[in-house]
Amino acid sequence: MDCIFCKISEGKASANFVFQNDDIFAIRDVHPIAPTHILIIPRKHIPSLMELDGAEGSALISKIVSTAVEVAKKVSLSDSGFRLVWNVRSDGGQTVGHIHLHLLGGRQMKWPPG
Ligand code: DGP
Repeated sequence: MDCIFCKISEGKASANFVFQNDDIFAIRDVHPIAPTHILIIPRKHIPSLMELDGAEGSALISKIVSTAVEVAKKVSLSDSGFRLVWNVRSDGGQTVGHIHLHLLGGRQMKWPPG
């Protein structure tokens, strides 16, 4: 399977890691749109949020979000705040077909998003 996030997870492509454990890793986005732009990614290949289901899916979402919060603390975004973004499929702007959560910080975010 030609998936860049699987390759990074397996050490077959390089990335700037901020965190990793057996289930999840966090890397700096290669095209940052904020001073801090980190992707929280499960090692398991799941194409989008739409393919997550059941208790296992709920548990994984919980782990991804709690990891994002821990990473936000680690990179000193607790006080200033941050935004978590999940792009889903085409209209959501998803470009990599492997679930990932964006952690954005270091500047004032705008609303509504583009
Ligand atoms: P999305 O558009 O939500 O699917 O976000 C995919 C993000 O992944 C996008 O912000 C750019 C980032 N990205 C794509 N390829 C690579 C890569 O090889 N390394 C890293 N670090 N980030 C990547």
